[in-house]
Amino acid sequence: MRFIHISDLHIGKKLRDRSLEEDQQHILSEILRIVDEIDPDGVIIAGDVYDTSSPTVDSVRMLDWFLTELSGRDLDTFVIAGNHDSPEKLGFGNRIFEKNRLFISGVFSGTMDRHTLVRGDERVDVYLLPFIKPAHVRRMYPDEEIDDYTDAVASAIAHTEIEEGVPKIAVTHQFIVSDGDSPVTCDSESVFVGGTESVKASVFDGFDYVALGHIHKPQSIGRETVRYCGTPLKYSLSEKDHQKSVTIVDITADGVELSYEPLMPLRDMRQITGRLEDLIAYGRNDPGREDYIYVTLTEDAIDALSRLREVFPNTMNIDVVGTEGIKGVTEEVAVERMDMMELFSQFYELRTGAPLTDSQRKLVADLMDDDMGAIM
Ligand SMILES: [Mn+2]
Repeated sequence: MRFIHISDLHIGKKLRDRSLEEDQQHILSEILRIVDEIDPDGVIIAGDVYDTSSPTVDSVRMLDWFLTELSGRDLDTFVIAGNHDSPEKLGFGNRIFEKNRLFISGVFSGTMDRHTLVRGDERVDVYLLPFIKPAHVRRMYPDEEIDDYTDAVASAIAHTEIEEGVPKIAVTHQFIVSDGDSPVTCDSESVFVGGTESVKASVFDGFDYVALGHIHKPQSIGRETVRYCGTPLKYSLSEKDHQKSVTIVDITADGVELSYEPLMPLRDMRQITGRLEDLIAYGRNDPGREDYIYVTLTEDAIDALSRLREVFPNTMNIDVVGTEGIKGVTEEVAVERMDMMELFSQFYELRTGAPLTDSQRKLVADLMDDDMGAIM
């Protein structure tokens, strides 16, 4: 049987206050295109469906559209809540949706939810475990000793009725480690560094494939078949070199085979470095002008952000690195926070190479009091 494994959609996520709605709509359409191409029996969404527990109307509409599209195809869809999701909100209506082959595990029930897929002679069992903390499991089993995340997940598995002799998939959203091997993290996850939330991969030894969410870089942990499929989009600059993909899982009684289908975003995320004039000249012929661009200038320049945005409209940030090292971060947010005097004195210093003297500063302040008062 064949499954598509995706996770960490983070629907509604913004990049420095910029909506990614178009990008997310595009990448979900791409996933649907892949679904049509490879014709899976099931689609697994391993948590962090939304970016926040209070998704906007637009985000709810997008997920509604995506799940409706999936339900219109001949396949089962499995969804678990991640740490970003509200378990109750995501789990709303789940018993009703099961009639349309949509299985959502939102609120932790004390065990993993098991669903059986049968296609001809083949059978695969899918076990769903939403994101849990030790406290959630202690509440269910007060007499058990649950000291950490590994104990918590192990307890949830121990209380689940697991049928042997059937190929099994576990779907979970945790920080999985294996014999000193930890996943490579990036800047868009909210994970605790230090490993207090880590779950030993060995608790999943009984499962043929473990479909993980939580970590945003695609990677396997311990064995190839314990896998983070990663986010469908780059959600931070630290992910600029990731090749995002969906994981395709072919599972039979004989074993598991994995393959990966690359995901092509509407706009890529890139870092470019150089002098302002060179970057502008280069940008005029860059087919990826619309990409999310992080700029490192090798020398300071006046009005760099608005000039760069004429060629790269989605310039996200500018760092200036001079011979004296990193000089500072120029960014519109930073500019917005400055008052008029700060802005003018920086401008003056940039143009003349010298700061305002006290008497000049007073003169400017007086002028601003007079004229700005009239303007504003
Ligand atoms: Mn996530």
